[in-house]
Formats: sequence, structure tokens, C-alpha cells
Amino acid sequence: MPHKHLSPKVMRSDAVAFFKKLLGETYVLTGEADLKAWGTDWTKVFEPKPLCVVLPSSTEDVSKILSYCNTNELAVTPSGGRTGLCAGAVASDGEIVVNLTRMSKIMAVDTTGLTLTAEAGVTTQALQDAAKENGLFFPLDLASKGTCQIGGNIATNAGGVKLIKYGGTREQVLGLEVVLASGEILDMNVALRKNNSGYDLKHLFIGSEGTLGIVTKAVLRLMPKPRNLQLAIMAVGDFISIPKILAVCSQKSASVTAFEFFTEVAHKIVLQRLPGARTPFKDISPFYVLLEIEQPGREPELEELLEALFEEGLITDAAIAANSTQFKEFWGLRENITESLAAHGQVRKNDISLAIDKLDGFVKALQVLLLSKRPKDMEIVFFGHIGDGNLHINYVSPKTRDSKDFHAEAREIEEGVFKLLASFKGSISAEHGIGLTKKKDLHFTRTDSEVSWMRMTKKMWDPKGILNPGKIFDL
Ligand code: 2HG
Ligand code: ZN
Repeated sequence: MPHKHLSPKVMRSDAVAFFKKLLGETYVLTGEADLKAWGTDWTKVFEPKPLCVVLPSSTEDVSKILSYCNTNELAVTPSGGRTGLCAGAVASDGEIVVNLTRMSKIMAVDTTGLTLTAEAGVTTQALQDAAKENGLFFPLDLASKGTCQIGGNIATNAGGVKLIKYGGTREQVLGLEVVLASGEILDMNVALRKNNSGYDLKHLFIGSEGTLGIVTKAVLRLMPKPRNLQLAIMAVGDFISIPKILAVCSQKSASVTAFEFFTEVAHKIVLQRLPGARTPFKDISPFYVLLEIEQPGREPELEELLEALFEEGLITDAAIAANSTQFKEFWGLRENITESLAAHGQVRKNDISLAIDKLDGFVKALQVLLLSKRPKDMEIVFFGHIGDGNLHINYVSPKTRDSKDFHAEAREIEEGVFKLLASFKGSISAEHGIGLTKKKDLHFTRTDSEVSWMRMTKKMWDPKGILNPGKIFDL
């Protein structure tokens, strides 16, 4: 069924015929299995029901598709690697999925100006590899990098594990090409470091979750490769020590490139579910911190840092990655949490952020809340980019538990968490976005006035409301 806010002016079969003529039969998918696979993301909460999936190969194709959809009032869901966790790329209401996988060219790498120009369908991993081949570095780094695409990273303003040092996706984008709802191609591709000539419109599209336009091309920032990365995993006895460890790192001028944490339960589940996973620790600890630093000098900076942390009683044990295999192993303990949880049970996810100085107070209040509300068979797993104030909370119950009951129970706890979070002035979405799953909770973080300006912005750029309707907020 087409989206309820729109009443398409063409028959389904006419639309499909138009797309087939434009792109060729092969690139318009209508089979049931394809609709299911391409109409969803990692959330798996909503039943995918797209009208069809179209696979353009150029900006001009995207422009023609959107122009047709706008004229005929057909809803469109922009789509990339589909690794999102908020149903931002889910087509559950008869939308046309416009997937950019075929637009995967890296057009240029400028080793002097330190930029890379690519189409939106390039995977994040391919961008990292291209930078590396040219002796440079692309800092956006996410567990899903092999699958997610830069267009999706931009549309969701993805964060990842290196944000603490290099910023998120927004900080990497110098220029953008976007196709608007009308089909107009908006070229904001002037890749200048400095450009204060009026409003910088590209920022409006970064993090807009495909509701204002479809990103087709980007100019991204590159940088020199970090020198001599060192990695330690630390066992920590109490949560309050974690922000204190970060403070010591700053006071000692450590160049921190990642500061991640996970709890005992997260660690246990990864060890249980990830083939070959090993822990360097003999004893179990309530918290673990993964600390990566760049150590360009020759001095044993990380060892000294760990000694200072031991002396201050902030850590109880630590291991330094001795070689590249161990480096991968340690990172694996953190990066494989999401997949291990998915194998372990049914999962509901929160992705929240707070100012770092409010973390400890919040976590204490949260523990009190969970003590009274958590059902016996539900495990609550904390991990995330704690150096950025970003906590991932996953509610996990056995797969045998009735799914509706599980979500109802977890939702009740979640509402308590969001209320608490609002009192600490935190955000209900640090890096995953809002999509379909969190729009009812937007008010916990954004004021009525903010949401009303968002709505007006949406109406200005997409007056007929064809782009990703129902995502972030309803009109
Ligand atoms: C991560 O940090 C991702 O690994 C996924 O943002 C978080 O599964 C999650 O909750
Ligand atoms: Zn994350």
C-alpha cells in the first residue's frame, strides 16, 4: 500500500514500466525475496513492503527517478548498505527503494589537497583502502564499515570509534552533490577548506536521514596516517573511574584515538558467541576500557600512562596489544558486540549521549531504575563510545521469549531511561539517528520549537513529502 500521506497519480505497473525503461529490466527488482532483502535494514522490526527497488547508476538516473516520483506523488526510501539501527532505510509502506550500490566509483584522490571524491555507494572500507593506497588516512571507522556506504554515513551523520579524535561524518565532508525531491541536482561540491560565502547548505543534508534529498556524491577530507598506534585493554572496578581515566589521558597529553568501554555481560556474551574470541584477563571485571593512542615518539608512553592509572587506583588490570594479531583481537572484543548480541537473543537498542561530567550521576540513577524494573530473563548490556559520552544500551532476552512481550517490557524500561536522560539534558540518539523507531521519543531531546522548524524545513525542500515519509517525525 502506498504511503498514507500520498496518493500516487500512476498505477504501480506504469511506475515499474517507467523505471525498467530508464534503468533496464535487471535494475528494477520486484520479486518478493528482493523486496524483503532491499526494503529493510538491521532493525528487523518493521515488515518491509516496498513497491519496487530501483538501482540507478548515475546522478542523472537519480534525478529522473525523483522527478518522476515527485510528479506522480510516489514515496521514495533512499537506501545504501542498510546497516542502520533505527529503520531509517526501511520501506514498510509501499515506497520505491532507491538504492545507490551501483554508484560506487572513487573518482579522485588528491594527495596534496588531501581530499577524496566518491559516489555515494562506495563502502566505508573501500574509502579507507583507497586512502591507504595513497599513503593517507580516512578516519571514519565503524564496525559495519565493510557493508555501510558513505551516502548512508552522510545521511545519518554516522559516528563510530574514532570520533573522539577526528570527529564524526559531518567533520569529514567538504563537498556534497544532492538530488532534491523535484529531481534538481544541487551541486555543493566546491571542496574548499574555507568557504564563508553564505549559508553552508550541505550541513542540512548531513544527518537528515534521506528526508531532504539523496546524496549522490561527496568530497571527503583525508589526513596523514596516524603514526604508531598503541592499544590497551583495561579492567576497571567501578564506572566512576572511567571518566577519570579519560581525564588522566588528557592531563598527560595522550593523543587518544579511541576510548571505548563495555561491561562484564557484553564481554561474556562476545566470548561465548564469537568464534575464536579470547580475553587477556584471568579475573572477571565489571567494566573494560579499550584505549588506543597515537604514540609518535619513542618513549613508552602507554606503559607510563597505565602505571599512572594503576597508581591512582583507576584500573585493576591491563594488557597492551603486543602485535597486529592481538591488536585485531582486542578490537574484536569491542567491535563484535552487536553481532554477538544478535546471535545471543532478541535485542532492543538505545543509543544515548550525555555530557561526560554527567555520566556517573546518570549511570547511578539508571542502576537504581533497572534494579526495580528489569525482568529476570532480560540482560541489559552497556557498551559504547564512552569517551564521547555515547552509551549503547541493549536489552537482550532469550529468543524463545514472545517478541511482542519482550518489546513491551523493554519499552517500559526504555521510557524510564529516556525520562531520566531528559533530566540530565542528554540525547536519545547520539549517532544512530531517529528513523521510524525513535520518532515518538524525539520530544525527549528536541523542543517543540526545534521540531516545528524541522517540519518547516522539510516542507520547503520536499513540499509534496515524497522523500522518506514517516522518518524522524510525521508531517
Ligand atoms: C557500535 O558502536 C554500533 O558498535 C552499534 O553503534 C551499537 O548495537 C549497538 O547498539
Ligand atoms: Zn556505536
